[in-house]
Amino acid sequence: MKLQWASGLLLGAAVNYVDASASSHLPNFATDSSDIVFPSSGPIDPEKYCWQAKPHKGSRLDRTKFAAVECSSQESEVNKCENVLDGQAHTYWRSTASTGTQDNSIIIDLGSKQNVNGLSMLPLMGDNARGQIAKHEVFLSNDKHEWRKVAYGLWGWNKSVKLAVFEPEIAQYVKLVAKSEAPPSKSPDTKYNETWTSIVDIAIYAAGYTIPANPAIGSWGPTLDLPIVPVAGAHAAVNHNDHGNVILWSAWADDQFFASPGGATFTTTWDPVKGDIVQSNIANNHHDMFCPGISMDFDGRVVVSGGADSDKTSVFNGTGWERGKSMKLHRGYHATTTLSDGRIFAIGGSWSGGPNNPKDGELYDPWKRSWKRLYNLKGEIIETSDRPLRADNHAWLFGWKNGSVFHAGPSYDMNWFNTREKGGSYVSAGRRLDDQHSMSGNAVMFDAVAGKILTFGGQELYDGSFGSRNAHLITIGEPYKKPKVQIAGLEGTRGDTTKGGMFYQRVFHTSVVLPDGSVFIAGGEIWGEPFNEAERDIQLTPEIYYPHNDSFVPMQKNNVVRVYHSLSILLPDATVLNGGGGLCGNCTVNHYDAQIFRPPYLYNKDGTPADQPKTPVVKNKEVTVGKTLRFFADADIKSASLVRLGTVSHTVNTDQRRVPLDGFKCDKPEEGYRYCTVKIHPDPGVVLPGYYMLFVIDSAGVPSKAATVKVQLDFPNISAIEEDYVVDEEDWDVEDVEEEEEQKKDCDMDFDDDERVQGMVDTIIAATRKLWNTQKPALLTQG
Ligand SMILES: [Cu+2]
Repeated sequence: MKLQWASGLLLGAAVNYVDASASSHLPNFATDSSDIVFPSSGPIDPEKYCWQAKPHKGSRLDRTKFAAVECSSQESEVNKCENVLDGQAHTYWRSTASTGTQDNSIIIDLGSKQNVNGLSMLPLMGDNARGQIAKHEVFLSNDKHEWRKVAYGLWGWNKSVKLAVFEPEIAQYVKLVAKSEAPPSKSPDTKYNETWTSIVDIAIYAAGYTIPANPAIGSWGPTLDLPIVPVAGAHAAVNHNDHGNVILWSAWADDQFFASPGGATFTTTWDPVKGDIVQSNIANNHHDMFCPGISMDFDGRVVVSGGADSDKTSVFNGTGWERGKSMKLHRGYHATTTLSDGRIFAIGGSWSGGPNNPKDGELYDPWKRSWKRLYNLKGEIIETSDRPLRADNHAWLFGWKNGSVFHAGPSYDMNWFNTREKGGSYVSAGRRLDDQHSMSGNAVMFDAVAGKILTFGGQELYDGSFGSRNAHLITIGEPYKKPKVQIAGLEGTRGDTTKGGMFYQRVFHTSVVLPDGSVFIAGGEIWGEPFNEAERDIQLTPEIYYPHNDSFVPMQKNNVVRVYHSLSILLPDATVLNGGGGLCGNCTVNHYDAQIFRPPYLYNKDGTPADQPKTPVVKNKEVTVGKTLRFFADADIKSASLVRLGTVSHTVNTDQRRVPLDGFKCDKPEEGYRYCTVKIHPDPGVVLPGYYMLFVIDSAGVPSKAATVKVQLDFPNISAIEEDYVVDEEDWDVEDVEEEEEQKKDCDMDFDDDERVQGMVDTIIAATRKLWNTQKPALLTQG
């Protein structure tokens, strides 16, 4: 298996290397060689056809020891319930048909109590096979009366073994409830008049342990089963109610990024209130949005740039995807950040679009939806030593005052970018003390008013070096001035008070800033190698950084591995969505799921769930910087904060930042509420324009659920202030144009020769075909 994904990765790099000009020429070869031939009769081993991460340390229970299986209905004695346990390919259970909502259940009595941590379900295979479960729920019980929901969600429409993986829990009974039937994988728009459930095989997994509950260090669960491996995600903010949807996406396929034919992306949308999950294949924007830059603009639109289709721009408007104008330069694994004037800045990204092509800074104008190149901000400025593909990836960028950008890493050299000078300019911001290059580490602005950024973890190279424990506190003030840099975690519980740092070494970990200003850190690994889930390397114990005592504290361990391509997003109910990992095709480290982490602040001292203070009710849901926000808050309000809605992929979440709302004033309590007012910081570099979650925190430290607030600029659009400081693209002088021509020539030598590119692509396709045909029975059957 290792060889397979290692080869896949190599090919991924190669294909993306040339994708810029060639994506549209690529035939969809993964599909035509991908249909797996399952045996139609005889014994079947579902694990053989499962290209997902199986339950961590789970083993398949011996089904001969199961006591009973019962189904809510069966269509005939031939397609009876017991067939799901007989291990035969040609026998299956089929429920009776229903015309309305489905509610077909199957209960398995394991015969004894087990530490159950997963379930696999093999549907009927073949393009026209019916009855594959889509929406579903998984419950555990010890007595068949009280059921605990451990997983729910949507299994995708592709034909493959489906998994539900969750924290190990003692149970004797496992119940799977089918709520809907998946459409045919090759025509997912099909609607059925009648639906039913068919299952060839069910296996139950159990671990040799459970993880004892200890709410003082948080808790995990339930699992959300997703139809894709979620590698990128964002809040869907536009027209957002207070508990908006989360949109997640993978790449051109649900399980792999390499060999992209370009032009489409598998996405899924989760409604956290209704619990609904839907699957889509987005093609109208002609953009494989794998490895992109992502930012949320001042209007809550998610702006996705480059990636596998390396110059494309796509904009999620809250309900659908639209096309933006292409970037001037091709890139992938770059970072973008929203600026104080509402524009979006991008730099770097040599992993896609050709490493020898320029990766200069660019500015996106959300009003015009177009890009402008900043010739003086070369991609080289932000490089680590890992050239050529990886040195300028995943930059830690923070939009700051007056259109400036603070570049905090991952290179150990830091910089200030000025986007308001013609062509851009930059000055060094010094070194991050004696930190190493920290690729795929994290950087979080946990207190924007004080200019506080926490950086932690990462590795020297992108692939094949040790994740570090290093953590630094960076305090920025006026732009272009040297920031203050300190070692973070000196008071850590590790007892290693001279060096500070996180509790654990990590790379490929993910993090969110919590409403109280602490930083939650999940997953990652000691040895940084994409798709490596070796037991000795993975970090299953998360930690929280508490700024008030400068310490990193380990949290409740979970039982699902989250390493390369995983993500974390703060949810409006003050919990954290932590999911994904993998996307390596027919490997065994694909994670089609996410879990919810409930931080310790949501529990009372006795371990019972804490009552969250009342959700604030905002009077003016749109507030201009420097103006007053008015809201009704719980009578027991102690503090309040704004946390910007996030967008995330590949450890980069430049949009998240927390703005503490100190100095708020409240009236006397009336009917449990107090009317409060607070002045929003006047500088849009501190409070970047856009959507925020407003949390209030009570005297016990429990955060409320969030209300949504939109922070607006005090000018109508960029052209109202632009002439003060920027020269428009059309106004570039001769020197600029000549420079541009010169750069174009540089690109020509490497890339613009269509024939040559096509030749490279052909070679890659031939190599890939060979690999797929000989080594990889492919998982996908999406049309
Ligand atoms: Cu990646």
